[in-house]
Amino acid sequence: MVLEQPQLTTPTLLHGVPVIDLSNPDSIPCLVKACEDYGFFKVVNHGIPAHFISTLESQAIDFFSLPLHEKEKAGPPHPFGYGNKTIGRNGDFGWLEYLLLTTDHAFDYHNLASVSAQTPETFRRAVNDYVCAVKNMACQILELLAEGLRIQEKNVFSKLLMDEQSDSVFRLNHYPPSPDKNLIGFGEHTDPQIISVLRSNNTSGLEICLKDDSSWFSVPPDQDSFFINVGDSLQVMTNGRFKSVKHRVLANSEKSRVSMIYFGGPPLSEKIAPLPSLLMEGENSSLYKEFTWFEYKKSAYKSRLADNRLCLFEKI
Ligand code: GA4
Repeated sequence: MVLEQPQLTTPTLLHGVPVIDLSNPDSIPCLVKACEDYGFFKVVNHGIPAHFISTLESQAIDFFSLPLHEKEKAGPPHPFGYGNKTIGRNGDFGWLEYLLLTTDHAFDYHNLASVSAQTPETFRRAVNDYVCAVKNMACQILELLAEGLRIQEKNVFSKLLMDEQSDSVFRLNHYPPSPDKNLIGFGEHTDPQIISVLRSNNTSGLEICLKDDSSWFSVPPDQDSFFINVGDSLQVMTNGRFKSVKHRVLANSEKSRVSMIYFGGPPLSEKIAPLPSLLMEGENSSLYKEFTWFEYKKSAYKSRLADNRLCLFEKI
């Protein structure tokens, strides 16, 4: 007789953070619970080759080590390129410098000719290898989530990232050691897209806002794992069942923090609305008005970082 193990529906918490083992076929209920309770979790046993991460990280460090006037040749960051301390276009500042890149082929890596010893082509390849791998992992997670929500169309979320027209973004952040412990590296915000995949070196700083909306929790860094954020669009598609997590980064007074984040977004023309199968039958229980990703993005880019961007689209 084979005794069946009861399925674990509460994610394991390590230092307060839900941890999902991607190699465990029984992780689906924990994944769903982590998205409902935190909108955030850490992924281990992800299978992403370590050399994709180390190659890109060392190229990013080479780039950020260049003199400012060289890096500025790759700016400004609107819509893509090098940015220093300013975030967005509406007066937000942070203690960081960064490279904002598109994940499609439209980005001209020759703007980054200053990437020290590397040729633009080597840098492009490092970004591509890394982004391809994390995008596949993000899709695997989204498919498990669709299964966990008992949605028939397993690729209902992942197809949006896989679409050739997917409007996804990639950012490399460098937070230099700060003179003041209380400086904000990247101010509090939620991510507008569907899902974000973050990896950082071993420097602390990332904080997530817990359910009660008022306490911040410091996420211990782990350079071998990935951290996943639910974005605003996934909150809408699940009719608020999954939470788009508010997060921020505090400056570190001792060490540099380097992070790389893939933001998986839908095509611009995609209509975003709660999935019919997640609405209560016979009732109009949708919490959100339908919008296109283009409309959402346009209004997001007019907002300040800390604004609640979804309230414009909530049904009253
Ligand atoms: C937050 C998530 C991503 O980093 C980002 C950010 C974007 C930017 O840095 O240009 C935004 C911010 C982010 C949300 C509101 C607007 C746009 C800065 C800002 C004030 C690249 C994204 O897609 O939205």
